Amino acid sequence: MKRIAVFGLIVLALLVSPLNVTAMDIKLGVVTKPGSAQNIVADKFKALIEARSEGKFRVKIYHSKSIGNETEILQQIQMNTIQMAIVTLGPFDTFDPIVRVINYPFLFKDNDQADQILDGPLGAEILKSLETSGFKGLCFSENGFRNLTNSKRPVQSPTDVNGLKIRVMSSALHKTIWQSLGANPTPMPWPIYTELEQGVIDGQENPLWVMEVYKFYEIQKYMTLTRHVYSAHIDVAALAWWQTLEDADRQMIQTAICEAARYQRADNRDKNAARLELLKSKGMQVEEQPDTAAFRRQVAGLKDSEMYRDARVQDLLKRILAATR
Ligand code: EAX
Repeated sequence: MKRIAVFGLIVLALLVSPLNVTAMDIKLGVVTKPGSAQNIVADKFKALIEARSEGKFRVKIYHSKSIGNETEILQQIQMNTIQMAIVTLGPFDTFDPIVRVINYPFLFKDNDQADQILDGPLGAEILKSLETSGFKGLCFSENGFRNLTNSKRPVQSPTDVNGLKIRVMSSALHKTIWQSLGANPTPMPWPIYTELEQGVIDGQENPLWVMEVYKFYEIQKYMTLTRHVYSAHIDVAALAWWQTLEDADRQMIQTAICEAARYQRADNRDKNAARLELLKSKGMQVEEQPDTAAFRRQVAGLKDSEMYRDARVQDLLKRILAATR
């Protein structure tokens, strides 16, 4: 009798799951809202993987801080309560300081150089390193080159930065960069519109798309094209989850996310010229030729600072500097 019942259950199970394939949900977190750089990667990945896996994978995107800020998203990846995320590299440095080499100020001279390094062996080495802290680094997409905005005054050289209250990402490196530039930096998780509006902070720094999508032109009069840091996203998965997947599925996911990343980087870059015009038309006063040499001099000591002291980080920084100079 018992045996018959068990047999019946098995038959039932086979009947309700045609081809014995059950859809697998991938929970994917981004802190930003629809239309943002991170969301463009996420949406593209979802479309690609759902089509290619013929329904085996279903991606549920959690956005707009619905599952917490970027640090909290990364903690959830470590615990495998969510499986994937597109996260700005800034807050990642608490989890693995190796990522700081990418945010070294004025490291990349342009987009091509960023792609060449991040899509090459040095980028792969950084992604691999994340496994030590429970992450499977899959690819780099981008926020883009970061620019300073503020509500107080035009900024042309580091002297103008002096004493400005600047919001920075939750990252010791970013705080140190702005201290070196003479600002008064406050680490704060995303989003920050209210703090800017209320004057808790005078300014912030982010790529052009942010000023448009988050409407910072309403509350920040001055922008300087400092391009001080190339801000990558790391497209990441929970290592614990990754290890349970079959090789073919890993391959499919890896290919789709890297394709989404390349698509998003191109899309972001294509739109930048129009964005700059839009921000000006909305009334932002833009300094297009800051004294970059002076900004660089001011942060030159960083490579010998605490931020890069760890032997592994120092070694990689040296190699990445050699490859970009
Ligand atoms: O993508 O926190 C930040 O400044 C990030 O650049 C933000 O997630 C916007």
